[in-house]
Amino acid sequence: MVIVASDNGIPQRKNVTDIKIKVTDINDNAPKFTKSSYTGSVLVANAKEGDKVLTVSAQDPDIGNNSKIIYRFSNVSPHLNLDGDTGVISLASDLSSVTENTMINLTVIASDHGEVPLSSAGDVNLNGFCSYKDLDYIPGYICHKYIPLYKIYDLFIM
Ligand SMILES: [Ca+2]
Ligand SMILES: [Ca+2]
Repeated sequence: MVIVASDNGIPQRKNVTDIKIKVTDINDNAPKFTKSSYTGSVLVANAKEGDKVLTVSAQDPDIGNNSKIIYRFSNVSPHLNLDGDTGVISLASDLSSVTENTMINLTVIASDHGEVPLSSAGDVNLNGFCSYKDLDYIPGYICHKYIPLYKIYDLFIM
């Protein structure tokens, strides 16, 4: 910002000075998730490690580090990875250990990089479906990605 000071003399004299204003932000906002809960689903039989499941996202109206967000799970899951910078949640395994329909509920914490960081929590629900649609009518069939379909039929035909 430039300030000009002048007098009313003749000739008019004036002086120019430069003022720097530093804007400082107080970290007075916690990150806020765009949704209160996020839900995704995977078909276990087709699951591959690294498959993207869903993306969580939070916003923070502060400035600079006070608005920079990092994501983490409140507790670790053997099935899911969370990218702390992007909020992308992906499969940590091919789910071969999952043998029946599974529901995973996790909490994601979003924290800013303020000197005193502020955080908030969001829920993530993942439904792992073992079923093939056309096999849904078979009660109690074994769900495992390494059992080919015809073997599942064999189990019930015998
Ligand atoms: Ca602020
Ligand atoms: Ca903040």
